Amino acid sequence: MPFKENFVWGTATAAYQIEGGASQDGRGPTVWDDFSHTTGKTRFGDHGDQACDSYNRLDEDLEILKTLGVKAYRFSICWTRILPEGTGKVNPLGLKYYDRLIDRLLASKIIPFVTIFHWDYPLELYYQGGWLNAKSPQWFAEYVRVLVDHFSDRVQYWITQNEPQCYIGLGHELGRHAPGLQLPRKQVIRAWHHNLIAHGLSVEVIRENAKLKPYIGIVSCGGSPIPLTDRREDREAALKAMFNQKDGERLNLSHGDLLDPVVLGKYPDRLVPFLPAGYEKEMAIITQPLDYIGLNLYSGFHVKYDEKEGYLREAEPVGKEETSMEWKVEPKCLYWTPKMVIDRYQLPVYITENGMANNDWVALDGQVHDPQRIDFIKRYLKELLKLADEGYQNKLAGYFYWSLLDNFEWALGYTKRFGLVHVDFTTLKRTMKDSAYYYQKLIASNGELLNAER
Ligand code: GBH
Repeated sequence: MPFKENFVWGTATAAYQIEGGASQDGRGPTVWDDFSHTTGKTRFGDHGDQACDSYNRLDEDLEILKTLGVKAYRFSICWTRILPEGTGKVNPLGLKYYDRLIDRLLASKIIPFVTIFHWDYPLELYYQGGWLNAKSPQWFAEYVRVLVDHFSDRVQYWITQNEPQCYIGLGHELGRHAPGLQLPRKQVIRAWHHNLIAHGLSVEVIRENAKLKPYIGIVSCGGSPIPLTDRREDREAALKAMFNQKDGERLNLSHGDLLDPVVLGKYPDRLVPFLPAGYEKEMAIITQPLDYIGLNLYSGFHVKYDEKEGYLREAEPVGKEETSMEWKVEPKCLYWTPKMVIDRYQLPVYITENGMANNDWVALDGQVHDPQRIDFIKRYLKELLKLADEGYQNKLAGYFYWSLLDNFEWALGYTKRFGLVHVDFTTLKRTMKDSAYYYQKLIASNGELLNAER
């Protein structure tokens, strides 16, 4: 079976990674501005002051979206453009930027998918403890209220948070991302819990105040275990690795750690000892009806049954292919992870991010040839199509390629190029890569092209 008729083909970005204009029009500072300007935190000291300058090149980027023929564009709103200090005073120029973006998308019949928080946390609120502060869910709800009051006459698709696993795990446990903290586990889980309360409160705020019917979800990330063989034991082992993972030295926050409390109303056992006292009272806020789950999927690993351990991770074959992020090429993550997530949570799934960084450059002929990315898209989407074919067609709602543009890849700076469109970060010139033309054809065929060719 092909993808369903109204399958949403899109592409995704995030504010801090593309906008630039860091001090334009009253935007307040975020933890990422601070972190990326701290010596030694990002590769080559790269930062998002200018990034792709999409703040000033909106029209050009919209033209590219139109050329691609996407049905939807997933972007994030920078909290401190709207509320420069995180709470309190609203900045009308910030609202105006996103008004222009949203209005022009709609005029081109492109559905806006708004990510409310994609890691650019207000610096002022961080100084007040950030997600460790028990008031942080209210701060988030206040921000969301402003967005809903202003944009919900036009926006219907809301994503409350992008990958809390990464924002909390990389930012608060490992210190590799902003705000750069390495907290003890109890504090990490406290931040995690507040983050989930913020999600729940914001869902209520959206449902109660939206002018147009809202469709609300959250975007999850984590490891993608793939059963080593088709044997039942290995399939069960992979499920265990996904949802009942063993506790390790690192928290390794998983899909289950987020989606179990948010959708099923129950924290995984391994997190319970670290939760703040009285956390049970907040479960009713955390667990809200959702319309879909967003999954960001890039890679995976194989898992097999083990009598003693329950499951074991299989070592990678020597020379296993990887992208320039050094992430293994593992197309089957687009089959197994959505399958497991749909089976467990019974909600529609959007692949809200999938893509690869590649060592692309503009060739002498002025074009960007990226056959690896084309092959990557084909291989991964064929796996998703296989899942559609096995009775999941109606639960597979859409796919967003990450990313529209080469952009600021967080701590790794500008050399990790994920875009369908090449960006020269000196001249800011955009060049559609070969993969962009391929994706355009793929969209036009609603994925049928995947069957036609090898
Ligand atoms: C995303 O994070 C971000 O949302 C986005 O801003 C960023 O630019 C993009 O990815 C590219 O980095 O399947 O077990 O092998 C992705 C974070 C990285 C977390 C891959 C899960 C999978 C490990 N994810 N990781 S596994």
